[in-house]
Amino acid sequence: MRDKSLDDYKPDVTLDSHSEAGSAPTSGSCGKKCSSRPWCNSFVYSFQSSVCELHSLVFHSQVSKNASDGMATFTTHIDWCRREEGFTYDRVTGLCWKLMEERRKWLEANASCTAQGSSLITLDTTAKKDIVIRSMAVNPDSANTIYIGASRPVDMWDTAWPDGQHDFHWVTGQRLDTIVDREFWAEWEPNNHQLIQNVIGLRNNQDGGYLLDDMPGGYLRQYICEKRLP
Ligand SMILES: [Ca+2]
Repeated sequence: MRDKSLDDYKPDVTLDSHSEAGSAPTSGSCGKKCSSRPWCNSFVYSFQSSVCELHSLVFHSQVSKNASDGMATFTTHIDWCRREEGFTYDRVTGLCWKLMEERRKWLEANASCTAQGSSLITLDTTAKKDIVIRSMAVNPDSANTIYIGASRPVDMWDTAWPDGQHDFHWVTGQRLDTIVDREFWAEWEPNNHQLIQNVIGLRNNQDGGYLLDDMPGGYLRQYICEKRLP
């Protein structure tokens, strides 16, 4: 039997071999059915009976409480990451992000994200870098450089940093280790060219896709906002 607490939540739609014209749903087709319905936030699939349940409810726990009966709960879209506002949700990492097509200076870009309940994106894990960089690469209209949420301390922007020196922090406060994930940086970066490169962006290297680069914050550039779980 299913977990009693899960049983309290009736699905909005139940799909089985009868409703699917004799073809039993798979976990994959169940997920696709959910993704294609704007109201569907979670799906529950039984690997034993091949029944697919679509829920408008959000299950923040993505794993079934009772795996022994073959039921698994999946969340496909959760309400703090709103697709209708243009955000994209990655179920694996929980990343909720949006590429802003308009161009702003870095400080104004971050303020614009804040006004939408988000901030400039922090690519502070390899998984997040992978998702964002690969997504940018498959979109041919992506701009050449895009601001993300890392900078030198803002009160130090007028200070001429010695060439090559860096003290980058993510907008969430953590110091950015430029040694870790070296493969995500463009060659020779960060280089603090002309001693005014106070922020970090994604730069399209054409051959190598998008890579990290330090750059001036005063250019007008597209930017990426990230919404974090409240
Ligand atoms: Ca640079």
